[in-house]
This record gives sequence, C-alpha cells and structure tokens, in this order.
Amino acid sequence: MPANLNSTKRKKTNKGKRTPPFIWGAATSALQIEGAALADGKGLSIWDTFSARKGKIKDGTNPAKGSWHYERWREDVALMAKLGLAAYRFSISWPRVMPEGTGRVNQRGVDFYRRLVDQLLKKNIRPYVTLYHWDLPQILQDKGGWTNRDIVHWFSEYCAQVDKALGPLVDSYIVLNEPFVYTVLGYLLGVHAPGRRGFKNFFAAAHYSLLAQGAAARVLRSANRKARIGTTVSCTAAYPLRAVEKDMAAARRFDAFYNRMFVDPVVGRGYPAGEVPFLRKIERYIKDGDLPQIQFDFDFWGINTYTTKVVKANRLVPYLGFREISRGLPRTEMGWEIDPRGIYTLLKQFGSYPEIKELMITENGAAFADTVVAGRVHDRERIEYLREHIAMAEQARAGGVNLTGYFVWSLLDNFEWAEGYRPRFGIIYVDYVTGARILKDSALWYRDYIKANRK
Ligand code: IFM
Repeated sequence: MPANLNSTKRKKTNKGKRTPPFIWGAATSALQIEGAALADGKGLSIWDTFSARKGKIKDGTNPAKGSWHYERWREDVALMAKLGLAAYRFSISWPRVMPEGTGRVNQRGVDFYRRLVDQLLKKNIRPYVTLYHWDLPQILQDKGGWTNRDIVHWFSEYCAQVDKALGPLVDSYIVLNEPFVYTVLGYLLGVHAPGRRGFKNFFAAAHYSLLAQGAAARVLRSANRKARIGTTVSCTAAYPLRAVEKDMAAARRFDAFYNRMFVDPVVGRGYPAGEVPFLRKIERYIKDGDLPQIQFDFDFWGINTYTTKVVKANRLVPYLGFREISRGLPRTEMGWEIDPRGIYTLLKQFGSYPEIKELMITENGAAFADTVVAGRVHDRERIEYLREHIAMAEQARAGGVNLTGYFVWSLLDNFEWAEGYRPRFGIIYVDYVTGARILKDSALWYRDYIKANRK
C-alpha cells in the first residue's frame, strides 16, 4: 500500500470548544523525577533494566532515586504555586499503575497520582497528563514492546484505566511524548531503552506507536467528552546552508523525517515518503485500514523544541543525504546550538496546517552547568535562553498562530536518560544527595514573567 495513501486535507477549528487563556506552565516526566523505582508495588520499566546494563548511562547512574519527587511531591506543588504556574505537565508511569502492563491495576500507584492531581487543583494548577513518556513496562518489552502490534490494545487498556482513575479531575491529556525520539533512539539506534537496533524494529515501533496513539485517543474521547486531547512531537527547524536547490531539498528531507513523520499521517497526509524514500519500508507494517485508524482530530498539538540545524546536501551520507553543519553558535550542556529562530519557524509551519487547530509549546528549555553559590543558582544563560525563545513564540502568536500555552522544560533538574544526571534542565535545582530544592534565578525570572504576562 502506498505510504501516502489516504491523504485528505480538512480545515479544522476548535469552534464550540472553550479556548482557555494562555497557559504558562512547566513540564516533567515520571521516570525522570519520581525515583521510588520499586515503591508501593511499581513494576520495572525498560529504563530500570536498561540503566542497569553496563555503559548504557554516561555517568553510570540510574533513575532509582530520580529527583525524589515521589516523596517530595507536596513541596514541588507548593513551589509551582509560588511560581504562579497555571499548568503542570507530568507523565504517568505505566508500570506504576499497571505493573504487569495489562490487567491488574496497582491502587497504590493510582493513589499517588490522585493525590498529586488533587493538590494541583487545590492550588489552581491545571494538570496536563502525558500518558506515555518512554517508561514502558519491562514485561511488555519482553513481548516485543512497541514492535508488537498488540501494543495497540495494551496501550488503549492502560489509557482507559488512567482515565477511569483520574478522568473526573483531568481535562487535558497528551497521549504520546515524542514518538520520533523513543523509536529512533530506542529501536533504531539502541542508545535509549530498550536498546534495540535496526530498521525492522524502528518501522514496526513507529507504525504501531501511531496506531496505538489513534486507538487510545479514541478511547479517551469516548470515555471523557470534556477532556482536551493532545499529543506531542519533537521538532527541530532546519535551514539550508546555501540558497541552492540541493541544500534546500536537504532541509526539506530533514523536516520530513525529523518533524513531519509523526504528524502528517495523523492529520491524513500519510507518511512523508515522497521526500524521504527509505520511509517506504514502513509499508511492510501497514495493513489495510491502518491509515484511517492513525488519524485523529487532536484538540491541540504539543511541540517540543530545543535547537535548530543547518544542513548541507551530501550524497555520500546514506538514507538522508545531508550533513549537519556547525555554525559556531553558543551551545547548551547537551551540545545543542542556541538559535531561537527555530521555535518561530516551527510554529509558523505547523500553524499553517489547516488540520491543526491549536498549538502548545509543551517543552522548551536548556541544560547548563549550574552551580550553587551561597544558596543561590545564578543561571543567567538559562534566563537569556528562555527570554529569547519565549519572545519568538510570542512573535509567532502575534503573527496569527493559535498558540495557547508554553511549558518550560523542566520544572526540576532530573535524570536526562542516557546522559544521566549531569545535564541540569530544571528551573529548580535539585541536590541529588539530600533531595533539597533551590529556586534558580531562572525560576524567579519565569515567575515575574508570568505575572507580567498573564492574559
Ligand atoms: O528530557 C527530555 C524529555 O524527556 C523529552 N524531550 C527532551 C528533553 C531534553 O532532552
């Protein structure tokens, strides 16, 4: 079946649904902050097992303690309130609420999220609940994880259980976090959990992720009519090195693979195999009737973005045919060049999709080598980064993009996957020995910015 079959373009609006005021928030994910890897009946996730393998995490650490959030969640909500956050985006740990992946619900795990949501609501902070942020139950990975088509049912069942427990209180869901990243790093390159490699694994994981996303979104929509249902994608704007056709085509290929592969099929445009021919290999996993099942009319799309790229065509590079060119710009601790133009480019690009009703920046932020000096963290570079990126997002909004929220990544310093704890992304510093929190200068800046820009 041709990969772009079923391409339909529709003009979508959120007419009839209440559009909330602009939301200033912060984001985290369960595995990165909770710790308590085995507390209260939690099952193992693929990251618990992957991080136990020698050499997989750069600093030799693991997520067992995280940022101590499982114990200190009440203090964390109090800090959010102090900053004036309107919303908090966090994820549910699938193995915490369903240790066997399917079937039995672990009430103590559910109770943790219930208490968290109750407290957020008490403080007037709206919960944005991400259903999958990379911590698959190991027991499901043992059956192939995202490469097993049955995950469509496993994931829908899990989402239905979460909604049953939290649905009355939660009105905003994010179904998947960055499927591009967990399928490429976890199933193609093997540098993230579960450490699988090869195109076969990648294409299966990618296609079944989108099928599972569509199925779960429909389950949520029919169970919870009032919830706003969204999803998030990782995006990086790419510019051609020179204004010549071959570099411009390289930038389009970059965009098709890194940005559009998990958006276009969902809005009915099919996989972008026209620009990236090797994507045709995904056809092997597509059954009749799959492409309409992948489509879902999301209430909002979340864009997670951190850097931008410049590309130069190079026919010797397999599959994608380009190289990324360094511009010598200042970089964050992750080695990512800082260029705030990208957030504007992406918002304009996806804002122009007639099928997309509403956009949110669901992650944006930077890791720097923070140090504590006399009880303070003077993270001037992070303030600059946030100020510039928010200004660009505001510019896109002023230019007509229906951008409804911005979430800084991250609320807390946390476990940065295969990088371990070294890169600190938080606007709140975490002392990993004592668990103590310190509001960095960027948190105080964000508090003041929110106060001045509440609308
Ligand atoms: O920490 C991650 C997050 O889990 C997903 N998006 C990118 C962040 C920074 O790498």
